[in-house]
Amino acid sequence: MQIKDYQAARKVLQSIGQEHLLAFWEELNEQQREHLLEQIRQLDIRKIPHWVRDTVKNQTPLAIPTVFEPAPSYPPTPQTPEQAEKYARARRMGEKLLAEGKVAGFVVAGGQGTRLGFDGPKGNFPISPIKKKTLFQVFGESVLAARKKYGSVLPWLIMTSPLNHQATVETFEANDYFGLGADTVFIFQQGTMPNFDFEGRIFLADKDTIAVSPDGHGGSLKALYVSGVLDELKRRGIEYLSYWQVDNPLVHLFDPLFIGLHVLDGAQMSSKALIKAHPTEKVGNFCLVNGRVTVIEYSDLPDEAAHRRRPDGSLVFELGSIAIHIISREFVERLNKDGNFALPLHRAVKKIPHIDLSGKKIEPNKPCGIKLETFIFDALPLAEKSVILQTIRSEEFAPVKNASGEDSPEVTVRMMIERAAAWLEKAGVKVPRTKDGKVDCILEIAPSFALTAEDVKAKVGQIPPLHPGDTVYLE
Ligand code: UD2
Repeated sequence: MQIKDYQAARKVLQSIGQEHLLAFWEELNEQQREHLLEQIRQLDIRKIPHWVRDTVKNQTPLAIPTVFEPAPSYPPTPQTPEQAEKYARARRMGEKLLAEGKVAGFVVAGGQGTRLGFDGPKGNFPISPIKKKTLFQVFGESVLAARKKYGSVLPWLIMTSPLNHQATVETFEANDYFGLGADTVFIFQQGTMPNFDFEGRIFLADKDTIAVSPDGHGGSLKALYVSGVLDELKRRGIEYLSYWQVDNPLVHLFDPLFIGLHVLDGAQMSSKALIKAHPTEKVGNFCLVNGRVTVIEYSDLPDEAAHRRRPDGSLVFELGSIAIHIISREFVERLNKDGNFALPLHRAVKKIPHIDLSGKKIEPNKPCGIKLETFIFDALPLAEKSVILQTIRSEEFAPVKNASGEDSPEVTVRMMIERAAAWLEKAGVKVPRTKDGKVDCILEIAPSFALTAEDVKAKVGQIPPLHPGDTVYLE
């Protein structure tokens, strides 16, 4: 939007009831004024009144579909000879695409990580059981190992937000891009959305600064395009993005089976799913709405549906979303080239630091306003075809979200050790266990040693005998 000066900004802001953003203009120096004007130019003036009416002031803004059924999925392992044949074909297809370097890894890491209470990008959180490698290091080493395994350059994309971009770039520079080469790692920022009070007025974070927050992981679809990364991927012949969240160190970054099923079925966006641990586990639910795969958040799924069971006792809506996707590059291009592309907005009531009308800084101790976010899984219904592949929790999902209790580092570390033990046992290695079956040693498998249980089998001769209480790092 062309906003040259104070007068123009005032006129535009008045038209949408947000002129209070200029309340401290007289107190600002030239530089601060330009800073504020620049942020006003970034606001989506046309859309703000709609956001205020439909989402900020509307407490039940998103219509939950009334008719929905469980979404179909592929089981973790094939159940019939036909399926076994298809899985084998899919795996070969995925391996071929990886060997041809047609896949990029994509981690979304723009969130604030407030629940964990860790200062800095969550990717810098130390998580591995023995070496205390950070999440970024675990992923970086995994990308490197996958490049070696498939003999190709698989680029790695990292989406940050203004909250952690600089710190993330510094981490990668300080670690020499984890040996991947700076020209094959793309760190780019997602967009932001202004924060509102309950009446729909945008907060000022300071006299010259509008309060904004990252626009949610759904913002990644736009950020890929706006940043130019998508074009660059096209130039490099990348066809598929393997998407994951920064909090899950167990993720299989490049899963040939998953990639292959996505391609064989002609899907545009696909997902991995888990059988939920209990009816109301805090993950999205895969459903089918008008024939399209749709995720209904746990908070939105009616209680009756969440608890509904089949005759065999299993949950009808049993598939939980763990935010692992394959996304076709062309799908992201298509969405962005359609001028009307916008994912639905979700509203979150939050504590938002701001200044009040007298300019006093307020650090609220209770929620005082609304943040708006978009979610990546809301793009699923925009895909004509969408594959869901079930995975096993102990093999692939141990997110670090909370400082203690469920989804805490303690649980994640334990699951990393347990997965390492399971891989070793599958390869025939004897792992010491206590009487009640717990792993009785500390194990860490470096990505350079193995990315899967099958990789371990090939290296079984290199594994020393394990004794109770041992600390064993395999690299
Ligand atoms: C998400 C999913 C949930 C389940 C779970 C699995 C939502 C609403 N729910 O829950 O269904 O799949 O993950 O772990 O997504 N991020 C950004 N930019 C943002 C916001 C988030 O990059 O503006 C990243 C963040 O860095 C993290 C990921 O998105 O990697 C997940 O964010 P979250 O922790 O807010 O998601 P959560 O735990 O509510």
